[in-house]
Amino acid sequence: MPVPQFADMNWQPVIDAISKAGSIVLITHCNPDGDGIGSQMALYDALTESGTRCVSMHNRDGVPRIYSFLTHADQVQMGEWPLDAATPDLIIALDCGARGRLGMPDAWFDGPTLLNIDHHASNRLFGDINIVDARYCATGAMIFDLLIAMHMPLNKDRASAIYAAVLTDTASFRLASSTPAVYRMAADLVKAGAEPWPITVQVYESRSLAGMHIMTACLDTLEMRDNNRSAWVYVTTDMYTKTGADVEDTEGLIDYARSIDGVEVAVFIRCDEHAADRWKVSFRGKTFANVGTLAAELGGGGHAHAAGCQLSGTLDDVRERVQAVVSRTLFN
Ligand SMILES: [Mn+2]
Repeated sequence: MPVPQFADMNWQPVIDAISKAGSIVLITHCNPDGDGIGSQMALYDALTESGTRCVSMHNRDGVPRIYSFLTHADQVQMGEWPLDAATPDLIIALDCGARGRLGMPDAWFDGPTLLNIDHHASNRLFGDINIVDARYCATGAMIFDLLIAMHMPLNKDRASAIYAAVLTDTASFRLASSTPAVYRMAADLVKAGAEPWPITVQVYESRSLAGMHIMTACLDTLEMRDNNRSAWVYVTTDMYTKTGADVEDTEGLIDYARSIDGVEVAVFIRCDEHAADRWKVSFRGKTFANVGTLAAELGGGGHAHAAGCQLSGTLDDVRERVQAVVSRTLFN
């Protein structure tokens, strides 16, 4: 029998909210990642098992290509919630630190109960019910525990989705969050049918050729600062146009910047595909630097090793503002 990550969790409020709801919408954050999508797919599979509930999935942005192999990925509705659509009884937000990051109109949240399940320390506790715990390596691991609490066994689909969530949020079981309990969970997931190599191939070994080209263009922008303790790369609209790549193809590029010997903080700045002069800034920390705090200072959030924020202005303005906080983080 699978053992929960944290036996002291109280999942009863979640179980009660779910059993009371006739209609449920599962949602994750804008530009979803493996944890958001994996958590969503696993929970959707479990909640639709009985077939008696009306459960749907709705995200502002589409499922990234590398996660489209997960069962039910094709059932996610996209875009802003249509306000003429029926209001659900319950909205379950997964892996999302702030309500605004869901990318939905405020009015949508007026009627339904909002349940917030997340593992970001920076979570703003925006739900009517908040199950937020930063001890978890991934929201997918919270779903793992929730399924145990609900007495719902793992199957291949649920195990694969949770595996993808945990694999990506632990940087392939390499981050400090990869505790013995996380490896035990991975064993349970594999036992239940998750296949490590096929999932790895989908997630990490399926780069498009355009993606390869934007990678070389991006790495060409590499700049070392702070006495080689910080490494900076960026992607501009122009680079998207030239290579034919899209935002999904930039996934993981920041890790190359961090991988340089001696680099403590990696910074990746990319233009927002929806708005000119708006930039998404990602941070990765290597050892002591807490980039979650760093990002929070710039109005964003995240974890100690991975975080981000959004800023407006010219690329140079943005770099200068970020630089001040990065230097302070490194040398204070
Ligand atoms: Mn996560």
